[in-house]
Order: sequence, then C-alpha cells, then structure tokens
Amino acid sequence: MSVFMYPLDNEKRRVISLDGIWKFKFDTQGVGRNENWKDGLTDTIEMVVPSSYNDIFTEAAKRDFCGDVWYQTDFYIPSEFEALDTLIRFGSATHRATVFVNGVELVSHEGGFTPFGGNLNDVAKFGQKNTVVVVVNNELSKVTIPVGSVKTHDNGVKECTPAFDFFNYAGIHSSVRLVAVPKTRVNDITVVTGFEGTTGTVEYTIESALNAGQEIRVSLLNAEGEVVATADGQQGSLTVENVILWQPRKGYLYDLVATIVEGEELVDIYTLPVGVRTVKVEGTKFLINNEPFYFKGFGHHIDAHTIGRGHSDIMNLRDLECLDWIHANSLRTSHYPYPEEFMQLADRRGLVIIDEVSHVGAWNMTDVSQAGMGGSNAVPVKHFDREDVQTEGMVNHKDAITKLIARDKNHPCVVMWSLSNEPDSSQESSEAYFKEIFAFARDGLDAQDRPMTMVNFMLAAYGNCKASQFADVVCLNRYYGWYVTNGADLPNAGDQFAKELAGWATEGKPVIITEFGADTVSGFHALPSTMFTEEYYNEYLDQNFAAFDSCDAVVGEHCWNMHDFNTGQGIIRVNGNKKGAFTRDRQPKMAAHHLRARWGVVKDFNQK
Ligand code: GCB
Repeated sequence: MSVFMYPLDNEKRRVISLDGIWKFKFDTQGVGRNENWKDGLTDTIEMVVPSSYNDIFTEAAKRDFCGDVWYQTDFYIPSEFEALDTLIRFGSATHRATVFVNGVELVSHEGGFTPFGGNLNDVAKFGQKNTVVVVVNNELSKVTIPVGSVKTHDNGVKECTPAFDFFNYAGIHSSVRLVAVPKTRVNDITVVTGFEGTTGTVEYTIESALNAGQEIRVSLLNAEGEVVATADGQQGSLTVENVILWQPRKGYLYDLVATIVEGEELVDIYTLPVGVRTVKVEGTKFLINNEPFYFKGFGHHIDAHTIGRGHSDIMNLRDLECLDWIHANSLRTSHYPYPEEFMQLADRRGLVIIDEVSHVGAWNMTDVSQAGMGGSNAVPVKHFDREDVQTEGMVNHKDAITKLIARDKNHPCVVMWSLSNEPDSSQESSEAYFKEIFAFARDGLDAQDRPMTMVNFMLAAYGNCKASQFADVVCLNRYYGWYVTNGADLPNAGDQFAKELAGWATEGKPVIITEFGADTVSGFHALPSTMFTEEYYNEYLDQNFAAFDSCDAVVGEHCWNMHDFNTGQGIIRVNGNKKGAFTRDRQPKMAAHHLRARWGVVKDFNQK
C-alpha cells in the first residue's frame, strides 16, 4: 500500500494505534548505533508519542538536544492478521528515523514531516509480543530539508543551528499505527475534479495489482450517503448531476468508495473524501471554481506549549475555530507539511490551503542575513553557489516535494504548492536551481496541475528575484514598518510598500502577501505607540492594508503569524516570535480584533 494513503479502519482493513507512553533515551555520547541499542534500550525514561520531546523536560540540555534519540515500545499483531499485509506506519518523525522491529532494520526515512513505514510480515511475530525501536535524529546541514547546520562546542556537545525562524522541534510528531490491509488491495487513488454548469466530474485512477477474476467498482456518495455516480475499472470518470461544489468555507465532500470484488465477494474497500472544485490562475486572478478568490488568513505554525510540534487534534480544532472567528478563509502551511489530520479538517471546513514544502530560509546561510534577521549563524558563502546544494540539496528538495504532493494530492483544500520559503533568490545561481525545481514539480507529480509558487524574501525585492519568474503566483513576505522602515518611519511604510507592489504588478501575475507582521508582546501598550506594543501592531496593519488595497494584482493577505510561536534563542526574539495576531495559547491580541474587523468586510470572492 502506498504509505501516503491515510490509514482506514473498515470492513477489510484494520488500524491499531501505538500512541501513548514509549520508552525513551537520549544518545548523549552518540554510541547507540554501534552498541546495538536497536536490540532493546536500557535505562530509559518516558516519552509521549506523538509529541516533540523538547519541552517536556525542565533541563536546557534536553530541550536543545542535538543528535540521536531512541524510542521503544512493545506491540502485538493479532494472529488473524497473518492473512493480510501489516505495516507499521509513522505519520512523521523529525527530521529522519530508522525503525527496527525485533532487532531487524525495517525502514529508514529522511524528511521530518511526511509519512513512512514498512511491512511487518517478515519480521514480526503474529499473536506474540514484538518490540519496535526507533532512532530519530534532528541534525541539519546545508543539504537537508529544512536547511541548517550543526556546531560542536568545546565540551563535545552538539548544537543544531537552524537556518529558519522556528524552534527545531524533534521527535515522533504524528501517530504510529499498525495498518493491516488485504494482500490484493487499493494501493493508491488519484482524483481530478471538474465541472461544467451544474454537472461535476471526478476522474479517478486506482493503483492495484488485481488477480484473475477480480475487478474494481467505484461509487460516489453524497454527504447524505446516497450513491450519485458509479463506474468500473482502474480508471474512469464519475459524472455528478446537480453537483455541490467544494467552496472556500463550505467544504462539501463526496465519498469516493473504491472496492475490489471477486464475484460477489468483497476483497478490499477504501473510502476517499473528494471535493469537486477547480483552481486556475488567469492573468492577475486566482480562480477557484472560476471565481476570483481573495486569500485572507495567516502563515501558521504547528506549535503549542509543551507539545511543541506534536500532532494535537485539540490545537488543530482550536486553530480552526479561531480562523472562523476572525473571518479567515485560507492558510499557508508554513514552513513544512502539516499533520494529515489537519489537512482533513481543512477539507471539511473549506479552509483554502497553500501547501508548503519544508525548503526554508536559505537566506540565513548567506551574508545577506546580517542585514535582515541579525543572523549570528551567518556563513558568508552564498547558498546556491555551493556545489553540494546544487546536487545533494537539490535531490533532497525534489524528494521532499515528491512526498508532499504524493501525500496531499487529493485534498480539495490544497489550491497551490509552495516549493520554497525565502530562499536567497537574489543569487544568480538560484535561477538555474529553481528552473530545475519548478520543471521537476510540474512534470506529472500533480494530476490536478495546481499552480506552483515560491515565497519571496524581502532582500530579493522587485527586479532582484531570479526565481519568481518560474512561479504562477508571486508570493511576497514583506515587513515594511518592521524590518524595513521601522518605528520612526511607520507613516511612510504603506507608500514604500505600495511602490514595490506596483513593480510586481507589471509581471501580470497574481500577488499574495504571504507574510506581514510586527512583534507584539500581548499586554504592552503605549500612547503614542512604540514598537512591540499592541497599538503599534494596529497602526502597522493599517499601513499594510493601504498598500494591499492600492494594487489590483494583490489577491491575498496572510498575516505573519496566526499566533506567537517558539523559536531558537536570539537577540531579536522575546521568548519566541511575537508576531502572532493571537498569543501562543490562542487568545486574541488587539491586532486580531483589527484583522477581524477588516476581514469581516473584505469578500472571499470578487474583491478586486
Ligand atoms: C520571515 C520568515 C518567517 C519568520 C518571519 C519573522 O520572513 O519566513 O519564518 O518567522 O520572517 O518573523 O521574522
């Protein structure tokens, strides 16, 4: 089974959760791989799966640990699973992991935000106790996705130095499950939807190795569970009369039920939620269902007190409630793929998603970072001039894109892929790099052929960016009134921003402001305002709104960030990044009320 298919429990499939408290051990000396910790851990402590391990402890050395950590638990596979294929599936482990079952290496995976797993049939004992040991590593380099480096201190302790502005949370971040599926099964499904007038279409392709006498039957059920269309075969098209479209904020879903049958016997069944909608860029418009859409929302982070980046349905739901309250219609999964369960909620709610791969912040690997982010980690070598970045880094980047699209290709909420956040696209050598990355991503990975973008950094301003030429939509992170033209010059921030936007508008593409925001400590007030106060954020927002409204090509505004979030320590971070409209515990600052007032008026469609 494609590991990217979400695990389902149904008539023919079984899912057993392995979430809970696991045994855990920091490999402080880096000896575990040589000393065969894979055979079983000793002297362990406890750890929750899923979660980041970092904020569970009270010691800095554990929070900031860089290297291997080891997990272990026991599990049973029921004897009746012997007739099936049983996988152990991890939703994600950051940034890489190797899984051992009963001492045998089962699977290794690179990339901290996408699922992986391995078939247990040859290594596990049915009806008996099995042991799984997982080593998870959080180290970063110039060629990992995301980018960073590792510094070794005089005492031998390693420190991860991310080239990105979010805490480098690590651990088993999503659920671990045993997934038992029939030997002949639906291995993968791909859907492409469309509509003409009131008639919708769902074209599907099902990957499956059928035995003689077996066939595929497909039906489409509406939200009431009534069959509205049927088809047979591995590929086909379902026609839906009086189709109800998937719309922003009205996430209507059909169920595509794919079955394999042998005569009257059911061999396998898989149900995929499907939203019928189209997405297209036309001139400076971003069309959803042929209507010009206006993005209102945020760049977000999966980030919460104590759980770090661990998956939490509670935080996801709270975030969606806050987004509804503030009249947001969209979100960017900055700066990595989000939990599968988050994407499912977005489908159901009609939350429009710009889905971002975890290629982020190569700016910090160059001398330019000195100007922007006070980057004490700067290495004065231009990132894209490095041969290893153009070779190994490119391979890893492509791999991360492949996995993101393979996992999220069927989600109606996803309307665009973001292939990078803030690379230093002012460098000459970034041009060839991104030409190849965009060509690769467009070459058949996404059957829905969604628009593709990369998110531009302010130091590659209009006229200076070598990569945005390959994008369908210009996405800009801009901080006029914060990093550029700060406090003293705030009244001019809007005009300066508008000037740059006028330049971008000549490209004839839609422009989305994917970041704008000001660090604001909740409860800080000043009259007249000063930077970091709630008053300042509101004035800053007004300057930005004026710039957006001055430019017809601007089709969206994503404030940075939805909520305060944790970062590494640094002289420009006050216990984390404080640009949230909400606090880290998801309570509104004054800025949230200000955004809400505007977004309650700005329409989802036909704004400009
Ligand atoms: C950016 C980055 C984002 C940072 C933000 C900031 O441009 O994309 O990851 O958190 O700036 O607040 O500095």
